[in-house]
Amino acid sequence: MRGTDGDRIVLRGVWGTGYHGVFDHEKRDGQVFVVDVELEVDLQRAGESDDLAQTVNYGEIGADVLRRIEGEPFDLIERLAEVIAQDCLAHPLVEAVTVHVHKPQAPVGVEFSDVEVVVHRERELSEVVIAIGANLADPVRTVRSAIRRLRRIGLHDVRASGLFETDPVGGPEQPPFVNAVVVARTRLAPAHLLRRLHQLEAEAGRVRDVRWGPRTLDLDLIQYGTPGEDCEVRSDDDDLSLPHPRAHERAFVLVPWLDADPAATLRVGAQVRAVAELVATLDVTGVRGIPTPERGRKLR
Ligand code: PH2
Ligand code: MG
Ligand code: MG
Repeated sequence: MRGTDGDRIVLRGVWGTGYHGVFDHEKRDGQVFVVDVELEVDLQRAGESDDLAQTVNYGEIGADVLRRIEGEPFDLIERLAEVIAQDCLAHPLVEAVTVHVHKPQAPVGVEFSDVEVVVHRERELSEVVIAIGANLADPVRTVRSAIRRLRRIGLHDVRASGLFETDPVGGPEQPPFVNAVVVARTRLAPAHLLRRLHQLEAEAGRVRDVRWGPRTLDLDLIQYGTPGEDCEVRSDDDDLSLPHPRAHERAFVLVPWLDADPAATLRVGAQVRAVAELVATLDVTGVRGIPTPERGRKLR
């Protein structure tokens, strides 16, 4: 799967008078600058919901662009393109952007029709934590296969915990779970990543029915960004709660997470806590490591 599924919003030909240029007369007289921006944004949710809050308002982008054209004068259109790109990436749903800055009246010294610079910039990678659970069919196989598939949906530097057999917490009487946690880095926006996790669940044959009931595959987004830093995403959206509101009390999440990342931290209310410290306060008797073939032991 490529970065952004190819969805994009393209705003072309935003123009205004600016004072960018190396020559004094450019800074004094000004000239026309024309900008095109191409935003890579997952548009599926907005397409389904018809809700402006789930996409990027191109009116806001246009206003930002014009403000930069008319604003602080730079020597180079490279610089103008760069600051416009960074403005666009500040929008949380924009995963990448291509900016064209045209300067059709530039003092080039020959007859010409246009000069433009083009820059392409992507969001920085954010660290994400995904909890995996399964307790139907062949859960060990399902969880292993989910870890392999996660590597192909736009996650980088994937680190997976070992597998754990865990007693079910809540819900009806049901078989034990197999749980694991993956720590990775991504440029996908949180809602986009969540949508891809749901796709993987569906591909594993998951039907969404009983809350906390048995499931072929459950992929929960636990945390997005590093708690306490700028990149941290906090959300109490109905379909996107970040950090996951119950993660801090769930041994079947924290024990595998600690296995994948001994230095992990998690926000609990106003505090940022070490996962190791949280685990020390929990009853972990319902969470048992499953010996892996890599460690040369037999699977149950
Ligand atoms: N998931 C639940 C509810 N209860 N219990 C265990 N042990 N493991 C789970 O993954 C799990 C659960 C809801 O997703
Ligand atoms: Mg769950
Ligand atoms: Mg879930």
